Amino acid sequence: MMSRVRTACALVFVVLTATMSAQSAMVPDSNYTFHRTMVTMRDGVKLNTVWFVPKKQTGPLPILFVRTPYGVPGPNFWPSKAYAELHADGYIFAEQDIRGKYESEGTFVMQRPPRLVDAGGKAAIDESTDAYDSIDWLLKGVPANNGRVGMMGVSYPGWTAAMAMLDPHPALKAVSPQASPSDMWLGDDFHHNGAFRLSYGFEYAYMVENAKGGSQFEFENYDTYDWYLKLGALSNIQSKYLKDKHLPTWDDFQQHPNYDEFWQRQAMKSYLTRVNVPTLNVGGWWDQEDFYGPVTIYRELEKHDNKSLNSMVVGPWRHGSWRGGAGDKLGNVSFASATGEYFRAKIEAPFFAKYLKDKAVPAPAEATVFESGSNVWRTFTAWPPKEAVAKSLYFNANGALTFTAPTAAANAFDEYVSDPAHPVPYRHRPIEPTYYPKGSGWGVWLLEDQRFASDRPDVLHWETPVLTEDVTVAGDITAKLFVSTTGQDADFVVKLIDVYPEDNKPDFKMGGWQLMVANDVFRARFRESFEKPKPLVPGQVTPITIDLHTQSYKFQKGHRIQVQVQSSWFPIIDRNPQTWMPNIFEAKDSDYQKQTHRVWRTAGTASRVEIATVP
Ligand code: PG9
Repeated sequence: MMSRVRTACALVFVVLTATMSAQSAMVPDSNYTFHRTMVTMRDGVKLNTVWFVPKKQTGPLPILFVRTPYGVPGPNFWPSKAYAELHADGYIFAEQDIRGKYESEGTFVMQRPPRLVDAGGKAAIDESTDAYDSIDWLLKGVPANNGRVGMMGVSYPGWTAAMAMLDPHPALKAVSPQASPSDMWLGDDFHHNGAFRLSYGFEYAYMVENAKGGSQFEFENYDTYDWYLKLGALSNIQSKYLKDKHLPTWDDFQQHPNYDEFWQRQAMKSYLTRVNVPTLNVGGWWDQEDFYGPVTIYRELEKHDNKSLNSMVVGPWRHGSWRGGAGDKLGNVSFASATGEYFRAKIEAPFFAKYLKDKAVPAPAEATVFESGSNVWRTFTAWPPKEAVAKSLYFNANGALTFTAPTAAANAFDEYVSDPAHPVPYRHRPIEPTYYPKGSGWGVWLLEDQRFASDRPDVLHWETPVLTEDVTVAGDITAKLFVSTTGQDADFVVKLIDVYPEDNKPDFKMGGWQLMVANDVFRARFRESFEKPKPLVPGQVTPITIDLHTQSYKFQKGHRIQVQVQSSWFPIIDRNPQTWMPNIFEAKDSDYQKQTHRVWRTAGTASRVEIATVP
């Protein structure tokens, strides 16, 4: 999500403006004047809206508009460094609190699904109508605009920007949804393939729904691994901590464990049936919150993009890190150039200038991706690239990972005991609260050295010899596992890893580092259907396909490629009881049982990771 600083600023702003219905002010030490008003939506609800106008405006300017649940900036907040490259071009910047958040009226609904028009007649509302009505007002209420509006935002504000495209106001001429979620059950913040993102889901729902202006859950432990483990069964959150309080989103998690109508109606896919507005989709390869979203939105829109208005940029970034700073480093990994600055100056600013100011610049390339490893930007005419060649990395005997398939006729497997009482931490402990104000490793956990996991007896790994030539991956990555278990359900986490050389140059400290390049979790009960889960049959070898998403990455000569498989990732993913019950939110502490899982590697059950390579 966007900076917590914004939240603090918004609180100050609330105090300043609580009694004012409209406000204008000079922004101290800035080139902008500040304005605020309540804008009335078609159903009468008023939304708190601010805008910043350049003091030296010489002619009509376009409006760049952000709609957020995290609190709009106050007069002291501008110019925001997040838009440094856009200030130079000249825009009026507007922001709005969405319904039910901070100073806006109405009720907040987490990812409010598009309206059922028949249900509400002309007054039916959703984020698309709120964007429409607000743009309509901005065009009339903000002097000297040029009649064009662009929308952008990261994550939730990226999603509100994407929703505005569904029924766009005619003045909406360019949209950049950045790290926008698209499906909260399949791949974004709250679940991945049905596995519940416990720590994120709980802490976020609490933060956004416990108070109108945002609040943090107060943990008793600094190391939340401990807290969640002591919590025991999921149902204890309600009974021990929330008690009589109901957070609507926590209730939804408990009541909708499967991919039912609730999640399907919220997911964007079925609404992305036309490209109405030039769209720049932005994502980060190491986005710890919403990577599935931007790539999926790009791909769905692409099916309907007969005017080449839809494009995609993915860089070496965590959630939203392209909005500020140089972007030459993330966690301990260096990328050799200022990738964030490059994106903002060379891709984003020209995109908005082209469609909002008629600047004579080319449209963004179809797909601009940063190839980490070689650390260069590459452009493609399609994503995934059509020229990519499919290859498989097979799991073999003695921990070998090979490009050739195993030949054993029978009885070839590796096994481990997965014990819910000792789950594998998803990152190094202590695991601070997700958005801990005094600092949290959350933002860069996907880049942490995976050696801490490969040493554990409940994590299997297979590794190639030292590569004698580069292996360049561009496109989709899929794990095809053949598994069996003594239990009736299990999670399988697969991680594709770049193992740096021991004598890594020039940065010796990175010697042997195990960097995750792709990963995801799959809850085996959903292997045949996301809507209708089904137990595993103990002892029966069962195929499971896991989408590890997409990447542009060069495994360099001298490195090794490794794959790790494990059955817990705690507490980002809740523990699988590994016994059968229809709804894990109703499991009792005693339902969580250790089980032995096998990963098979015979000729007929060749577990593998499929990659796509380019020269
Ligand atoms: N990842 C956050 C989020 C977006 C939408 C819904 C729920 C969470 C965010 O950063 O905004």
